[in-house]
Amino acid sequence: MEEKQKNIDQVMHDRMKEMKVETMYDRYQAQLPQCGYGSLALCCRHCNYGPCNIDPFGKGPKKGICGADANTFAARHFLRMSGAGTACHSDHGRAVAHLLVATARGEAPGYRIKDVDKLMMVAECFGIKTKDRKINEIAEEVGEMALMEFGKPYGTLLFLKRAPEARQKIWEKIGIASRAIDREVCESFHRTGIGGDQDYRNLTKQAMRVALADGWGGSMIATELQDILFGTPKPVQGRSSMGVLKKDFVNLIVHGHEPQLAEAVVLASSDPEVTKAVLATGAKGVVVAGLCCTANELLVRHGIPMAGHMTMQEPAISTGVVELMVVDIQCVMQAIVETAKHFHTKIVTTLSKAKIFGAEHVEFSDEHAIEAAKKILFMAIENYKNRDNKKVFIPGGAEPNIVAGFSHETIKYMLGGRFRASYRPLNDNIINGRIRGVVGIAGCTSPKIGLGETSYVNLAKELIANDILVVATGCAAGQCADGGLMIPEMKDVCGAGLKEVCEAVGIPPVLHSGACVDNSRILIAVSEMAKEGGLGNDISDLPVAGVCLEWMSEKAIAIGQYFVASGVYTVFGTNSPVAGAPDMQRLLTSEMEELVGATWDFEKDFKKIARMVMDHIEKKRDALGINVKKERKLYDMAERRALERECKPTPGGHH
Ligand code: MSK
Repeated sequence: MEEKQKNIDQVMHDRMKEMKVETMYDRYQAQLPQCGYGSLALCCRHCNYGPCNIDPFGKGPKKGICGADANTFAARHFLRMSGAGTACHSDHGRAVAHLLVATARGEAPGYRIKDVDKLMMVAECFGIKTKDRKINEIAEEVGEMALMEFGKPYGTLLFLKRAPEARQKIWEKIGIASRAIDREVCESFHRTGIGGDQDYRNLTKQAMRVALADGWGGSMIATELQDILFGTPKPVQGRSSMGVLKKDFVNLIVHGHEPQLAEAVVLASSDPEVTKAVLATGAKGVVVAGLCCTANELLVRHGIPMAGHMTMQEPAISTGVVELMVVDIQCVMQAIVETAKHFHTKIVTTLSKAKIFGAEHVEFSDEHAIEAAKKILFMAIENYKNRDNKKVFIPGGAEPNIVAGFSHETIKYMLGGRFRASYRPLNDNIINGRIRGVVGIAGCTSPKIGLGETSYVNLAKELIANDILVVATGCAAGQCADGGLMIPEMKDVCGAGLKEVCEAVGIPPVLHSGACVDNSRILIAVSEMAKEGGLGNDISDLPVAGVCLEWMSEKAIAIGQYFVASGVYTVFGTNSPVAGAPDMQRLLTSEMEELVGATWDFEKDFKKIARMVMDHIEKKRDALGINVKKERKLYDMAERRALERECKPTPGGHH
């Protein structure tokens, strides 16, 4: 399976090279060597005294013109990244809250309240009265309250209350309980301007407060309200590979992040007028496939096929069968307009806040979503006749079937035993050592890793072989899906304990929990594990960890920072964003332990990361007193060979 993933990437790249289609790998090469000051966070251009550089090694300047030192440079960058990442997820959350209000008021035809239980749960969390009230009335108030979370003048975020009490006390004690979401983002940018906050420790605390406003604020609002509107994910079968695109069909790719556009396109695609128009072209039907986090959203809720993760946006167009790629926001590369010029593909933007020069634009709104979706579908259908069959190339191979849709509610339900949904059986299995711990694998895919590499797949295989349950989100989940890890049959490459649990419950050992915004689901899962008892009182007591190997977006930094501030040890691959500032680096990788009971780690060598995470899990198990010696599994030769084959290193890469 590993070979297959590598082949698709490489085969597509070769094909693009042959056709003289530029790729992100070409542009990455053209950027090398990348700016050393920038890579080390030692370039500041926050004011026009600069740009100022700090020389970390030689006799060059050690301060900017204003006197700011390396730690201030790096901490300001780190806070701005955390703030920008929070802004992305949160503006997404705000759009969903607006949609919920519009739906409740009957102003958004095509949408409806799908998960009333979740609506009630959120209403209760917000302190909203539900007794003897109409669903739409409650939904409207939930939406309004969610919108207030962005700008309320007093108090702290309501969802912070969902964390274990011990965690809430830490946040209060060190002053990082987030207030309104917009306030935290605004204050972060205020503090990082010239002459603002110039204490790297204080800046890092604000980075925690703004990141918590993402995880427990904007992202959580997005996830929960999307579940109310589109349904809470439940196990669903899907497919993931570029092979989901079909030669004889009109292919439309939905790319970006906010599911309201994708949901409308899916709904409109079954309209009889659309079907009639498709058949009139001679095509057999229309394929709507997702890409990037839009794909994750559609997959976990509906099993809609996934064409690929972030770095596959150019190759997907280069199959030559994509009539139209419609995008909303985040992780959409400007380059796709150029890629599309080599083919007949139309690129369509949909939000006034995210246009791309050279793309066509169809404005999307909650009120006219279905109309806009239909217009986009007709544009794709109309474009089918322009396809050049000589340019068609869909990489072969079977499309891996996957089982996705593991919201924290589903995990609780599936692992909850016969009588009620509960985290008790999961905690018990951790205590008895069948499962050593849980690792959340989240984040981006990056050309820095090398073409065709499958770092997340390799890491996940190593973890499950050692009895660690993996929960994946974002593009990391996309890669694991492509790598065939999200099927119950993968129990056979697990350690004996995890295999037993997966077999008993019927789940894959790598659980797809959704998009990057859905890391908030992981926060709730670990909170519930801590509250369930037997594994300490706080998230930081649990044998759990977070990993992002190929981080790219500022959103990834915000996610990492809210994981750590919530008590989850988190390892990032490639490079540290504060590498040029030793005190700042030490603060993140060691001194944060004292503040929040967890730290960051940064490690270039991917082979080491699995070991670091497993060591951390064992350390937590020791502290909990649950590390009863594990019976050693004695593999026979055939089993060992099979395991080695499955987990073998990828040649030429980090593994
Ligand atoms: S899309 S933020 S590359 S996970 Fe959510 Fe993927 Fe990272 Fe974008």
